[in-house]
Amino acid sequence: MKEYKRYMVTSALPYANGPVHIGHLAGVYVPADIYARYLRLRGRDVVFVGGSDEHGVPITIKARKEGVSPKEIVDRYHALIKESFERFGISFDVYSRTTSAIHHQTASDFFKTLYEKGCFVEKETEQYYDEEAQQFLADRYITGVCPYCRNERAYGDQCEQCGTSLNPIDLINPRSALSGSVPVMRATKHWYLPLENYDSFLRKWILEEHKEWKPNVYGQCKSWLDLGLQPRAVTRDLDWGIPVPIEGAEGKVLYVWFDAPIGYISNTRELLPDTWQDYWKSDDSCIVHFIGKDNIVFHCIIFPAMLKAEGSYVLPRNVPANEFLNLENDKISTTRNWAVWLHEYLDDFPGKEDVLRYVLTANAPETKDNNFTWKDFQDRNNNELVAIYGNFVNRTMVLTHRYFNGKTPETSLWTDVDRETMQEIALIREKVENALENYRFREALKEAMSLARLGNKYLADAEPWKIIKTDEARTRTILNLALQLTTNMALLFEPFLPFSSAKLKNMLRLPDIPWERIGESDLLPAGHELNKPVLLFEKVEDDAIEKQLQRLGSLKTTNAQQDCKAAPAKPDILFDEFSTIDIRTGTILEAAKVPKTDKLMKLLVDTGIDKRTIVSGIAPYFTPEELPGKQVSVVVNLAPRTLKGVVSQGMLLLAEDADGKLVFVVPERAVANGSTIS
Ligand code: B3M
Ligand code: ZN
Repeated sequence: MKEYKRYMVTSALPYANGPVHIGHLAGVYVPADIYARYLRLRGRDVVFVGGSDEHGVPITIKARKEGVSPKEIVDRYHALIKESFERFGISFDVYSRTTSAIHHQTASDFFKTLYEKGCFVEKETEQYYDEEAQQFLADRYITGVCPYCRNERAYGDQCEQCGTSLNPIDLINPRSALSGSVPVMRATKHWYLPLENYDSFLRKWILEEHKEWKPNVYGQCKSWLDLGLQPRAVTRDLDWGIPVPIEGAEGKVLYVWFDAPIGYISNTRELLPDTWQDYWKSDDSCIVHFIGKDNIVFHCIIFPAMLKAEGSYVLPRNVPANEFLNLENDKISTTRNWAVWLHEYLDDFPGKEDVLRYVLTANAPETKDNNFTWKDFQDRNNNELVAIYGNFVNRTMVLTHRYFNGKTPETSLWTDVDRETMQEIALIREKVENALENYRFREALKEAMSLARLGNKYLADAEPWKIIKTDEARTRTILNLALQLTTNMALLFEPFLPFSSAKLKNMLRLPDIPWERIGESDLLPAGHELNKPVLLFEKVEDDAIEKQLQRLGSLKTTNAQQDCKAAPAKPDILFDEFSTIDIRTGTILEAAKVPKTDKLMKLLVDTGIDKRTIVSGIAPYFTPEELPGKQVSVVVNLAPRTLKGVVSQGMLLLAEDADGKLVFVVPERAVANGSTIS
């Protein structure tokens, strides 16, 4: 593995329009953090950069929805996101924001440099304008009918029903989301980066020189390039963002995807005002961008083209983008609240940061979309962290305290098993390193876990709790080796499970031991005193999982309700017309299915006025047995109708739920049969 003089590890800047969820963590922040921690442990010079993306339409939409200013939105979510990352142990060297003065300056200067070098093309185009709101409309602010699937609520950039990318002019019956008015076309001037001029540079750089990139990343780049690159507007008509720093551009701001990646640079500048250029402009620097798959084109095509145009920067070495994580087999969605939010997890599972880190890494969507389920979360905690890693550590610690007063015992002669076990550790370290350096975090964690399995097996086979009765010297050797294994685990798991490693190091009273010593079997000298054992991991009980599943369950209901589109109202009627309908409360006395039909049920109903037969289409939703005794609302003056040979004298009121199931409309509490409903 080539070693670079410096490393710049960046992770996508989350939009400050909502909290961070497990999809973000699994896709970007957990792998980036493991990588940064690993490099630090190897003694490499590394800067890990994060920050909030605070410009762009997503922010202004959220602000409009809540009736507050964009500034209020970004202040709120920047603080929340920053705090939850800290609590979760994402070890950023800097976590800043794109509304900072230094970022405005950096992005503005970057634009000016490109402008002065003549890298942009100026173009006037016709775009939708809202005459009532007096502003040009961002794509997201135009809604209309999708030309492909006829969804009536498609956006100018995408139809969320069929997933097609759209242009605002594709929409049928476009409307402004700002005022509801019909937008008009108006000319506006913008600056474009002619990406097609960078085609051969990008082809050579990616397709020839970076064949080692992950297949999902390489493949996406190749298909963008094969489709043919087009000029990209880098300015927008919007009142939230970084003003375009040239004359004649009043009221325009930089496109959010122009300024956001420059945020990595600005944040480095903020952290290292004197040396930031070493990381961004020097050939012996290794820049790695951690992102999700929807950001590939921006980091592999557009940003590199910008850097190339500017001329003084180096390009990223790798962009290990991940696929998406689903939640309980459904796409994670911020608007539908279908997510596990980091700040809520931290509140619900205090002290279990590493459990989530473990599960999200073991299950990371590295090569394909993956699924998070609470059951899997519980299983992995109980059957892997508790039963294997935790159990081994606990037994080793407890036995050492019981037999040897908590002091590391000395070894005597090793058996073959001892020797083989210790040889195995050295190999594991190399495998972990190799996987990490190639961005295969799942595999790396699996290898680390094999050390815990090895330890567990060693102890189970050696059975020191039996040997102690006959052979104390042998018991000393076994527990010495078990403690060496424990020490190795504390070191090897540190990039993945930093909280547990800190806890374990404290139990072992470990001095600083360099990563390179992992694999050695004399890390703890005989006589070294240990602290009292505490549990490294604890079981996750069923009720904690139930609680999470219940929350998701009730969300499903609310979401279904919101999705159920109400039919438009029928034409108006006069009060007198309404009052001709006589509706009474009644009670079902008998029920039987009408033979040879699927839907019809024959009911005998006590209406308070009389007992009469009513035929109703409720057979798919109720059994005849459950109906007698149920209160119902009956239209009693509906002219009799004959249905399948049965005369029906009236009609029951029913409502349809989100799944199309019928339910009875009844008074809030039981009232006497025959009461008037009006
Ligand atoms: N804020 C988009 C996203 O969260 C964006 C990433 C910017 S990275 C420079 O998908
Ligand atoms: Zn559609």
